[in-house]
Amino acid sequence: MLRVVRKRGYDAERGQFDSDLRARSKGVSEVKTIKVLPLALLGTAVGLVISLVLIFTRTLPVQASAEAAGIDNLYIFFLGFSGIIFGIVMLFLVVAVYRFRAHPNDEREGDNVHGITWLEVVWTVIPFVIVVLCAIGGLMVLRSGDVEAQARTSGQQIHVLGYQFGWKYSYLNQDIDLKDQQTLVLPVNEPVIFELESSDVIHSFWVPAWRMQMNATPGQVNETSTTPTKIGTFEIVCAYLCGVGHTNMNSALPGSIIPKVQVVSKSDFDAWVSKQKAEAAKVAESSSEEMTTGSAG
Ligand SMILES: [Cu+2]
Repeated sequence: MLRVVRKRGYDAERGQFDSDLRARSKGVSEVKTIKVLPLALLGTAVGLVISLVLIFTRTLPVQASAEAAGIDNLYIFFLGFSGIIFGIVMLFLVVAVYRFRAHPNDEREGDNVHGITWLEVVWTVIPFVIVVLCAIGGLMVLRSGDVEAQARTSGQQIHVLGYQFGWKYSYLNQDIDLKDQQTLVLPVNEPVIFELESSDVIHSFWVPAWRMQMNATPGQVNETSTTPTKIGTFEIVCAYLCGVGHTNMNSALPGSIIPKVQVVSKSDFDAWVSKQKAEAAKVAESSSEEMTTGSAG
């Protein structure tokens, strides 16, 4: 039970509350209480309803990577927890503001209450346990060491260069350099490691369907990994405001010049790789021919 005592010192002649302590102590004490347990239970119920509405009306993108389901579950767990805490805190706040409100003419300061040890222990231990639980959950879901190792030995290693305003990809294990704004093509069910860099400002490479996002920072290489599990085309979004052309770096928006990422079958990918290599060879050949005729003429 939460109990608040207000010493009354109402001066009927002046029609106001007296701030003088002696006057107050002569007055009648007014005790107001609220019941903690029923309120906490009601807050839990309200919060749970809020969480469930958010969870079931959420519009998450399609799950197109091996990591997506785990990350979504973590998100739902966090959302449920936050909703319950939100419900409890808001209900206590609203009830306390109403129940312990002052008389319209009462301009005195509230009583200075301090030193309730058990309450301080409770409100320190509960958040500590919640944060530790969240950290353990996050660590279990988000650690990606195995995927990175697999991508290095038997998957694709992609260098991504972010710039104002677009992305440029190189396949480190295939010796393929794509042109600016050329579509990133990847094989399904093969781990991929991305090495991200930027040539100007901080960008953020985000493929919502893979639940994967990593900063592209000038002067350093950031790594992240994923395993695409669905064939199709998926949005690429730059998740940092990176300049006037920032919206152009969102392939979901109409008029964007950024191509979506394309996930294809292994055989289609192999065919695409040979085509890229043949084209690169042809370009190299014609440029060396040009050089020869140029020097002859
Ligand atoms: Cu950007």
